[in-house]
Amino acid sequence: MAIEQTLILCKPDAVARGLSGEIIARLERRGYAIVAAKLIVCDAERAKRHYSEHDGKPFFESLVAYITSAPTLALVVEGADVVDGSRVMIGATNPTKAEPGSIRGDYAQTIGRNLVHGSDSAASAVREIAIWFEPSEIVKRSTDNDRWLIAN
Ligand code: D4T
Repeated sequence: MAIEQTLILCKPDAVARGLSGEIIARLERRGYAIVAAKLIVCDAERAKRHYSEHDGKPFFESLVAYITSAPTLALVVEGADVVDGSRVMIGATNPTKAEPGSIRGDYAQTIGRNLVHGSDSAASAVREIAIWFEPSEIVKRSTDNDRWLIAN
C-alpha cells in the first residue's frame, strides 16, 4: 500500500452537466482527499501536453477541441493506491464497456464524452499533476493532528 496522488479531471461535459459534485462526492466517500482543485478553461498548449501520448492518432484533434471547449475542474486526489483505485471507480475508457456503478458506467454514453480523466500510472500522475498545478497549489497533509488523517 502506498499513499499516492493522482490527477482527476472533471472534463467539460461533467462540469456542464453539473456532475462535478457527484464525482467529488464519490471520491471523498471512498476516503480519498482532495489536495488541490482548480476550475480552468484548458488552453491548447496544456491540452496537447496532457494528451501528448495520443498525438497523431485520429481522435487527437477532437480530444483537444473537447477539453479546451469549456471549463474543466482539475483535482489532485490523494490516498492509498489512489491511482488504481480511482481508475476502477471511473470505469472503462469507453462507457459502453464501463461497469454499472462506475462513474462512466452510470453517467456517460460515448468515448468522446466520458466525463472524467484519471492518471493511468504513478508516473503518469506525476507528469500530469505538473502540467495542471504548481507545487504551491497542492496542500500538504500534515502527519499529526490532521482531521483528514483522523477521518481516514
Ligand atoms: P482519459 O485520459 O480521458 O482518462 O481516458 P483513459 O485514460 O481512460 O483513456 P485513453 O488515455 O486511452 O484516452 C484518452 C481520451 O481519448 C478519448 N478517446 C480514446 C477517443 O475519443 N477515442 C479513442 O479511440 C480512444 C482510445 C477518450 C479518452
